[in-house]
Amino acid sequence: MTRLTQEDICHIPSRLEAYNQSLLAGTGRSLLGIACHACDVQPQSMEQRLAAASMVVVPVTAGLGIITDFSQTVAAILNFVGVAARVSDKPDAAGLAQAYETGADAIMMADDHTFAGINLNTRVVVDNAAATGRAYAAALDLMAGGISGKDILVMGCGPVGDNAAQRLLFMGGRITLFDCRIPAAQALKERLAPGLDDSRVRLATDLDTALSRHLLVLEATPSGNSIPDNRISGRMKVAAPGVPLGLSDTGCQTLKHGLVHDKLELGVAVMAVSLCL
Ligand code: 2YC
Repeated sequence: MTRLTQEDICHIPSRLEAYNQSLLAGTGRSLLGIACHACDVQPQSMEQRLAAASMVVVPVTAGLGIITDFSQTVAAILNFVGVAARVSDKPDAAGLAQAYETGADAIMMADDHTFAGINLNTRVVVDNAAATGRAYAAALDLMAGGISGKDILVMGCGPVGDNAAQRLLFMGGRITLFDCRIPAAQALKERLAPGLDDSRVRLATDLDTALSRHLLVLEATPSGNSIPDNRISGRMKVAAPGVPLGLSDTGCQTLKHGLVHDKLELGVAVMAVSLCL
């Protein structure tokens, strides 16, 4: 899991409206609309629930400690999708206690290993990696005009790629898995299609060949140059939760609105919707 830096996130709040417009251009849906698509709910039914929810983001000092602007950025994204969100005055246990004492409906907090959302009334728990995987599968589905029956290359078989692959299969996709750690790809294939030779879950042995054969890619690796320019065409659609982004500026320009990538927004939006279902 890549640890974000202040530089990664400090511009997010001021660019949320512009990002929302680019999502509309690339997927036909807003940030909230994609999150609802990921959770199989209609935006209209969610708007009231999100507006009625109060959430507290609790900074966590454990491990490598607080990332400047992280909690404030999560709260800004939550406010953007309609939730009344704030950051607790204090971190850790005091912040958690304050959330309960002030009647918050949900909290969000992240240490070095887990970024979790918890509904304090329903006890629903949502993990950021699972939410992010679902979010980007939904974004790819929308960019592709529906992925059912289509071939998708999933790069990166960690928690985000795993959850994205599950969601893509659920939506009828046919996936090819790649991970530079071959056992990780094999283990995920076994989990997704236990024992079967399910033709809907294949393993890529060579990434360059796999990229040459796929127009739909879900890039969930921590590599900064996972998709070389010579493997990108204007017809491709790439949903890229991986941090850092695996494409060059040239690659991004070739894809134009055929690329969705962010560092926090889509995952946090799906966490918010999941907690208010
Ligand atoms: O400011 C704080 O409360 C810190 N404890 C937050 C640490 C977040 C560490 N995780 C990450 O940087 C990202 C997550 C947003 C998802 C994967 N890595």
